[in-house]
Formats: sequence, structure tokens, C-alpha cells
Amino acid sequence: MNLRSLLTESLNPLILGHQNADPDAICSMIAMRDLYLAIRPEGKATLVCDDVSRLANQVLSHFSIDVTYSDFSEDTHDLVILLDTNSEFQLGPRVRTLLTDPARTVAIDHHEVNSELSSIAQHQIVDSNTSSTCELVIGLYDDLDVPISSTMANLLLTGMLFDTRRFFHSGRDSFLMAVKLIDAGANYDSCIRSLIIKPDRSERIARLKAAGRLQVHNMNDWIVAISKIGAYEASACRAMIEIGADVAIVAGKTSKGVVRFSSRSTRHFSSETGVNLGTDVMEHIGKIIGGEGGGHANAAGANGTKNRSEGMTKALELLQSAIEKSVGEKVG
Ligand SMILES: [Mn+2]
Repeated sequence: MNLRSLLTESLNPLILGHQNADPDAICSMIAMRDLYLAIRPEGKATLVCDDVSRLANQVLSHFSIDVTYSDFSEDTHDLVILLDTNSEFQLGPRVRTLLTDPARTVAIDHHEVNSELSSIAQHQIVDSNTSSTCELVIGLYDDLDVPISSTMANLLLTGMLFDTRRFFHSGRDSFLMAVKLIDAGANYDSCIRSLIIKPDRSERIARLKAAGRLQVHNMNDWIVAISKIGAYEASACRAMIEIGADVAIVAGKTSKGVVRFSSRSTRHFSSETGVNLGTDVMEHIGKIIGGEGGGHANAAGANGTKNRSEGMTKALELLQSAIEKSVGEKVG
């Protein structure tokens, strides 16, 4: 693929990110538009995502980024650039209808490779070993020989900081890129501060409720915590990992009848067992709850509309058998 010619030939690309866009998604989307406009200054790029997370909005206002994005586009676009997203599912039901021509779609992503992606995007810049999509975009600035402005450097560094958990999940390449961004004008301290959030009251209550309802299971000496809640499943999972679980699963159900599963595991757990919460657990749970699921080895989820209790039972069974399978393989 020649990205430069795809960008040069496009008059009005559509830049898409996953639903509830996090800082990595929104910052890579904005930087991608900046990169496009450097290549094609008279062009018009449109940013679309289902919604933007509260933290991502905080980052944008922290850096006074006046960006227009919408939750849909009625126009026709000659190119679609998909960022931080590896499946139609991650876009949300409305935005996914904008994926119409795989030959005119570029995917730039760092999630686990999803077999479905080739049917969506014939052009792919995908590397699941990279810790953020922002890093892939930094590489594109290099490839296309476009300088990074200080504003874009701040956004890209913030996206990296978010997805690497402040360099908790990082390697040499990430550090080199961070230095490059600082040299381009990023203010490290300001980037860090843009991501500090005190969870609001309802989120803290949800975490505490999840902790109060949690059940602890011992699976081959791994501590598995499972709970249920009305909202903030992902936050509740992180809280359970912080207080000592190796694996946390939280099942949510909103008043509108949406059933949502979230799961997290420690790196230690996944490296020792090889269990992938996305493919081993949440993809199956997605079907049970009448929707879809997927994600990373250490963080995965599923969205649906039914069978929360059945999903919880099944999630534990799937996890147990995935752990046993790994033990079996080690012994064998
Ligand atoms: Mn990401």
C-alpha cells in the first residue's frame, strides 16, 4: 500500500474511531487528520465516532483543542481511515454502516488481529505488538516525512501515555517515540496532568457496589473475582485487579436492557497461562448474551441484550477450562 498516494488522491476522507473513543483513539484520529492536511492542504477530512469518552473530552479541553467530530456522516467519502479499531463491532451499530468499500478503507490499529478486518479494510497498518495507535501514527509522520507540531506532539504523547498506562506496558520503541515527541514540543508534565481524573461519585459508588457483591473463585490457584453491577463495568474490573484479583469479570445491565461484560487480567496471569480473555472468553459470551464480544488478552468485553446470569456462569466455566487447557499443555 502507498499511503501517500491514497492520501494525496483523497479529497474528503472519513476518519473513524471506535465507540466511546478513548484518548488513544481520538488523539490518533486528530493527528491523522493533521497528517492528511499536510499532504493535501485543500482537502476536507471528517472525523466520526459514536461518542467520545469523558477522559478523552478532558484531554481535548486540557489542550484547548477545538475539534469538530460528529457521530455520523451523510456525505460520501472517497477514503475511509479506521483508527484504533479492529472490527465493525467496535464502531457501534450506526457508524459501522459507513464502512462500504474495503478497497477504499485503511485500518491503522494495534488490537489483536481480527480475521474480519480484511473484509472491512484492504489496506492495513496493523501491529498488535505496538502499545498504542498513536505510535503507529507517529511512524506515519516519519514515513511521509511530515514534521509533528507541538499540539500534535502533545496529543500523540497523551494517547501513548493512556494506552501504555503511563509506560507501564512499554518497550524501547515507545520511549524513543516519547523523546521524539518531547523534542517536537510535547510537554510531558501537561500530558500526564491531562489524564488525571477523579472518578465521579456515581463511578466510585459503582466500584464499591461491585466490590460488595463480588465472589471469589480459586482456579488452579489463580484468584478470579466476578461481580455484577448497573454501569462502570470496566472501572469495577480495574478496581478488583487493584485489590488483588488475577482475573476480574464484571457483568453490567443498564436500565435500557443492555447487557455488558467487561474483563481484565494481570499480565502475570496471561503470560503464565496464555489465556486470552478476548478469544477464550468474551467472544463466546458475546453470543450467549445476544451480541458480540472480543478484545485483548488482558482486557476484553462483550455487549448484548440478554442472559446476564447465564453469561456469568459461562464466563467462569470458559475461564476455568482455558486455564486447565494451559496447565494440560504445560504438563504435556
Ligand atoms: Mn488503543
